[in-house]
Amino acid sequence: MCGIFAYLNYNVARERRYILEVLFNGLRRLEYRGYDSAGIAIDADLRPPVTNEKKSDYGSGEEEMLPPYDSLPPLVFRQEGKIESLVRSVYFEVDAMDLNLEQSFPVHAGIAHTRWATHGVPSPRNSHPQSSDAWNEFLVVHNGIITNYEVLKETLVRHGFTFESETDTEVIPKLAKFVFDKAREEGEQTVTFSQVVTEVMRQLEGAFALIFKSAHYPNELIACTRGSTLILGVKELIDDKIRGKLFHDVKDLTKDEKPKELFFSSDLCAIVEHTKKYLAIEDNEVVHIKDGCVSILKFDYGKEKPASVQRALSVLEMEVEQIKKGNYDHFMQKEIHEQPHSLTTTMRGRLKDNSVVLGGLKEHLKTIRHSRRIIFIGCGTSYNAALAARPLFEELSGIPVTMELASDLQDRQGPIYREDTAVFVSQSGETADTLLALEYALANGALCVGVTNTVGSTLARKTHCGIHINAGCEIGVASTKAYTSQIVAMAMMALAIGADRISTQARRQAIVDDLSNLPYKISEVLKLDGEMRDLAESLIDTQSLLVFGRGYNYATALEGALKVKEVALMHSEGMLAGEMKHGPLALVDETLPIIVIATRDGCFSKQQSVIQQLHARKGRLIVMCSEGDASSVRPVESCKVIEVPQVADCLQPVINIIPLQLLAYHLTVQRGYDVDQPRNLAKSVTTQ
Ligand code: G6Q
Ligand code: GLU
Repeated sequence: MCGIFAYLNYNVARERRYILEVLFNGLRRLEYRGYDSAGIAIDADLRPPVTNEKKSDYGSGEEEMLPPYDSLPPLVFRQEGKIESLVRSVYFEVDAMDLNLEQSFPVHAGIAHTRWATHGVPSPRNSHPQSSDAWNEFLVVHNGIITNYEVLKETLVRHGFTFESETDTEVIPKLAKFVFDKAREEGEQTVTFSQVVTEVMRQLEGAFALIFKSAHYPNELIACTRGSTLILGVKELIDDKIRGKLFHDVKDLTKDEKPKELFFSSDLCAIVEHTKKYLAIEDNEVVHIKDGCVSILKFDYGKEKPASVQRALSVLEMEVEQIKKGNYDHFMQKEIHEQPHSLTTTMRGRLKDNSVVLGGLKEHLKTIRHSRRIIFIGCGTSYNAALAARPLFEELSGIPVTMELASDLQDRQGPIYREDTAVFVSQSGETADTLLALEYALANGALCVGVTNTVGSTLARKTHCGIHINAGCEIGVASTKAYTSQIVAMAMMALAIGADRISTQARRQAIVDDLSNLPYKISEVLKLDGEMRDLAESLIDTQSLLVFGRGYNYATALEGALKVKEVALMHSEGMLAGEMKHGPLALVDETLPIIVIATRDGCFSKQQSVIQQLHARKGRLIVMCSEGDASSVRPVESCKVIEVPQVADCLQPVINIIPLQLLAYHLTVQRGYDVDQPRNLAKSVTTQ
């Protein structure tokens, strides 16, 4: 939900039109996360500086009309609704103002935002950038929530500030102006931008990623974060020979005046098309770009002054193609079909000599093996992925494994102990419920392990150790390739934990073998695409769909139903087949379609009996079984059977979910709904 983007060009001339397009494109890349309004701020035409002498010439009347700095006020554009409506309105206003789109800026700092309202309805007034005053002395874009904004607002109102929005964010630019004015009043003419921002940050409570732009500090930007992802991207426009060396360390950026472009974003997806060099800004860091140099201050509550820190840039392992649809109609479709590749990258370099090597966990395996309990914590699809991995964890580790939906754990304040290993599963690494549960587990002393797809995410930064699933950027709101990669990453984790047990060696070997073959098997199961399209056509008018699974595939039932529900907007329930006779059986009739997952594993004969019981009640059955098993599961010739390749039982959920993902996709297209951004949903749910 919501996104931040900023673009600063330094010593490289960029026309206003170009700058606008970079900002708009940044917002388009963030669009998939979900938002309700958007805005940008750019510089106005340059104005010759007004000297003190000249100022006095203006006389008192005109003096009031001048901004309290030597340039024209930055321009702010804000719109409710889609980014394209912001784009249209900006060009319309630019035209009306007679602003020159071809004007070139050797240095320019622009900021942009997509908002997911937490305080105040979606409207241009509540959109960001939020401003300090009519002159836009300080402008701020904000992701997150300021929890003490009411107290701050009261104080600022007492000091004469008037508020125009209902947002929590507006206190931030106003506080910046208050701090700045106070310093000036006290005679501190040289107060720096980072001094202002660190003082503001000291006063703020809550979770936030912020970018500041100020007319007092032209061509500078400041970004800071506490509990939200924020990335700095660096693109050097210099000689290739010296490139690698010069920019290995952010410190080097502070040394030269070479042309460069710098970006801030809450999401790597908005940066990858510009540069692969990035820095994940850490909590309480204040990153200041001035004169093309980057300096980082680390804010420490105990200390009066923030300390300067040096950080190395990382190289992003993501290709631009990942954020484009290519030949596919929708991102969800692309991501489903990408799974042979995404699973390969999840496993790359990790299956060695018949064993599993997970760099991010190596140091902690011993502690995990000694824990009294493993708790999986997640939401939605990520929870389902953990549920799919649970039986293998129990089997290979011998440790009790419990499951927690992150919000429920919070609601109950369920007990967590020092002896527990808490495994947090989150594609985005930004889900508020999961992060709150993480805070809670950290406070209770548990070892916290993260399983995430997002490098630099809050989850990745706050857990003690973890695994990146490396599925590549997932843009469709409905999680598909991240789900299968999460299961495989957790299967590898279970193998690594169980690696010290001789008794399970043969079993582990068989699983490792099947892991290697999994991408090929996924390519095979993807051939069911046409069959699933036809099945979707036969279900297009139904009101409801049930999916029954058990054992390893209880998770498949939940996840398959979730996919249908969230994108095809059709009621669908995943159920544990063992619970069928304890209630759901009452729903069975000739019209309600029921998918039963009956691939070969220890539960096969039980599922055969479920099929018989449903058939006896004239259920409208669709059965998923292993290749060659159709005749053993089909109660009547007319029953639809989906045959899938067979792999090790614990990996079968990775195969079995694919036809259900395809079914959900085709149902959505055929029913005419938005595939990639389903109604009311956002990719990353950053509010509770
Ligand atoms: C599923 C959705 C959703 C998602 C959760 C958790 O298709 O994307 O259920 O899985 O909102 O998100 P994270 O995995 O990012 O924590
Ligand atoms: N809390 C802020 C608002 O409501 C920011 C929300 C966001 O993260 O987009 O405006």
